[in-house]
Amino acid sequence: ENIAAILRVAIERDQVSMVYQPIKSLATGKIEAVEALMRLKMPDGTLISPALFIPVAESSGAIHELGRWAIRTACQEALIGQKMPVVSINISAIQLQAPGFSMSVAKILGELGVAANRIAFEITEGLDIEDHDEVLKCINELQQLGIRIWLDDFGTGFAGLSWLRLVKFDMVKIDRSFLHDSVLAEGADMLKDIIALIRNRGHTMIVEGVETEWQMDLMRRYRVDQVQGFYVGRPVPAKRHRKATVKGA
Ligand code: G
Ligand code: G
Ligand code: MN
Ligand code: NA
Repeated sequence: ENIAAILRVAIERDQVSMVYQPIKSLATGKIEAVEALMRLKMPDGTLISPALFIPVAESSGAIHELGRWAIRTACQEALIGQKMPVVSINISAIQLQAPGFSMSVAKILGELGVAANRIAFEITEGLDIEDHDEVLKCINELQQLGIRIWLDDFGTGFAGLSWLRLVKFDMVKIDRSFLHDSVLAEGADMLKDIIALIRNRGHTMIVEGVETEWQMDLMRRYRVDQVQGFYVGRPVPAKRHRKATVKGA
């Protein structure tokens, strides 16, 4: 309704912006990537969550322009002139189904001079795929270009295992609900099993939602590859990110 109209002009008026959250390797202790997360500022200054406006952008078709803007901006802010190895960008199913999506991504990367292996697309396992073949074809084209494909929110839907069979993901992100349940013994066991499953399938994993030292220790004991969460760092604008990185170096 109202959000759809606002989205149409939001990009030109600088009301859409990106924040970046660090992803840390437990083996090296280094920040290996940042996840780009979109923010929409309403004319009155309040921030609206992408959980609310992305579905509106999808149904209104604004997602295509918004998505291209997100890729371009994430490359410019997080990669160009930066040491950051990789930026990950959330992509919706509708973008993957659009004809010529991989071509449009290749064009953006070419214009910016950014190597394809420095970007990752996060695809949520909860994707309601009508056109399964089209999505798989697009994922394949993107991987051919060298773009990393990550499976997001693993364990929240029913399709996670099917996705693992269909796509050779470069990374699997375990949803933060598993870590939050790990304060209970059964929850911790389940998380351990999920990590083993992903590792045995040959994938690298990120556990999301690490908020405490206790959780961080658990992740070290479980030999998780990478972690993301408020304990490592909150999502912040690129400028503040660089300052924080320099300060912590
Ligand atoms: O940052 P926050 O927790 O508010 O994000 C809520 C949800 O919105 C997350 O599931 C995230 O994946 C999604 N999201 C954030 N930024 C983008 C984006 O640029 N594009 C898409 N399609 N989804 C996004
Ligand atoms: O669905 P997706 O994984 O893309 O969602 C990412 C969202 O999770 C971001 O909007 C971010 O704000 C949120 N998030 C990131 N780290 C934490 C955390 O440690 N705890 C909680 N509760 N949310 C987090
Ligand atoms: Mn994500
Ligand atoms: Na997630």
